[in-house]
Amino acid sequence: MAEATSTLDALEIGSSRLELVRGDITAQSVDAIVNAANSSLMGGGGVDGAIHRKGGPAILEACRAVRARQGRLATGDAVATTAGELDARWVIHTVGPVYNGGDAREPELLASCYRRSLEVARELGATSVAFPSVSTGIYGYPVEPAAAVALSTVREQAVLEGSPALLRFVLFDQHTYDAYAAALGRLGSAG
Ligand code: AR6
Repeated sequence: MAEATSTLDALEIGSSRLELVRGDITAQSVDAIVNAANSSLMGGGGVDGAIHRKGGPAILEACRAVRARQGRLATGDAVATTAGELDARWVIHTVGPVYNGGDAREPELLASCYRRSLEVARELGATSVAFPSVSTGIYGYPVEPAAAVALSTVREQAVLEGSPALLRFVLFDQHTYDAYAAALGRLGSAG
C-alpha cells in the first residue's frame, strides 16, 4: 500500500510556533529577518539583493562597520545589523555553505547558520524571526536535504531554548515551499 504523504505548514514546539509561508521575506513584519549573505557582507543577488534594495543604504553602512570591526563573516556564522527601512528591527546576516557535493561539511555548516542566527536573535531579545531557505539558491544546496537540516535545527533550538516565540520560514517559490512542507511533515510525525 502506498504511504500517504503528509505535509505540514506549522508545528507547535512548547511555547514556540514554527511555521511555513510562501512569500517575500522583505515584506515580513517580524523582529528579525535572516539574510542569506556572503562572507564579504557587501550584498549580492537573491534574497541578499532584495533585502539591501528594500532596506536601503543603512544596512550596507552597518555591514561595512561590521567588516571594519571583525573582518569577513565565516561560513556558518551570523551577525546582526539594523533592518533599515524594512518592517523589522534587525537583519541577521548568515553565510550558508556553497554546495559542493555534500561531503564538505555542508550539512554541519548549514545547521550552524540556523543555530548562530537564533543565538544572535535571542541575544537581541527578538521574539519573532523570519528565515529564508539559506544556500538553496545561488549556493546550489539541493532543497530537500537543506529543508531537513533547516527545520530539524530550528526545532532543536526551540526545544532547548524555548524561544523565540515565532519561527517563520518564508519560502519564495512553490517547489521550495513544498519541500519544506514535506520535511516538516516528516519531522512532525517523527515526534
Ligand atoms: N524572499 C524570500 N526568499 C527569497 C527571496 C525573497 N525576496 N529572494 C530569493 N529568495 P539565495 P544562497 C530565495 O540565492 O543560495 C547572494 O548573492 C531563493 O529563491 O538568495 O544562500 C549572496 O550575496 C532561494 O530559495 O541565497 C550570496 O553570494 C533562497 O532564497 C549568495 O547569493 C536562497 O537563495 C547566497 O546564496
